[in-house]
Amino acid sequence: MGTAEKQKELADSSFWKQPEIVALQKQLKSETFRRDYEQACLSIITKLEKLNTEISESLDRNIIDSMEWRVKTSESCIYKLYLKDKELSLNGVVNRLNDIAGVRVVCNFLDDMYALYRQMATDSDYEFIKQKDYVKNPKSSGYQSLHLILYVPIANGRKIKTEIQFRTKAMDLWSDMEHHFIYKKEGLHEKDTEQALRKCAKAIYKLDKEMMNIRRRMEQE
Ligand code: 0O2
Repeated sequence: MGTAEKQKELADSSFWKQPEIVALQKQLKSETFRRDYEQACLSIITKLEKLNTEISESLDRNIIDSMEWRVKTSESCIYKLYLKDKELSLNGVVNRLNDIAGVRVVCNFLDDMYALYRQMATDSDYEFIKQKDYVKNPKSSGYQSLHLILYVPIANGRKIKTEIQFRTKAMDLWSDMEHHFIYKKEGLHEKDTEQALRKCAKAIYKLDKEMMNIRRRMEQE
């Protein structure tokens, strides 16, 4: 079955009434399931806050503009898994999804974003799984961000897969807009809009580089 057909099924309320889907949603909504992922996110946020303070003090400027975290909703987990053609079960969700626990870090500058990424990727408190550099290799939509996927240990001894997305403020604006108007809108938009957004993404990359270069020049003055 193609993506469009699957999206149609997912948009139909009868899909969500199937007994196995109802049961899976119940598991994914349970406090015990969500608590572990919340803990992993909070552990990453604490570490990043500490790093931000240390690095910002030594550079005498702020490197993180903002951070947010979330545990993926049960609907979003099932939606994503179904589109990926993966087993719709608790195991499927836990093993196949990398971003049930998700942290987003918005930096002022491109080089700060990579510096933070390197610190986190090599931190011995975590186990590196993989990285995806959508800044060097943007997605066909134009999406840019640096993704890092790690195992994060939590109090009960479990290791929780967690995704950290690093991006600049400009990339964040682009991503929010595209997410809202296109990414999850099942093709209900003009093709021109996609093209215009791709153009903006390229302009954003240039802008980010230029802003970083201006800052570097000023730091040498
Ligand atoms: P949401 O609602 O933001 O959570 P993988 O198994 O890791 O290879 P995955 O997770 O699909 O497959 O990887 P990918 O493509 O790296 O996407 C992970 C997340 O990046 C997405 O999560 C989005 O948050 C973001 N993302 C990826 N591509 C785009 C894009 O084209 N536009 C925007 N705005 N965001 C994008 P979710 O669960 O798809 O969505």
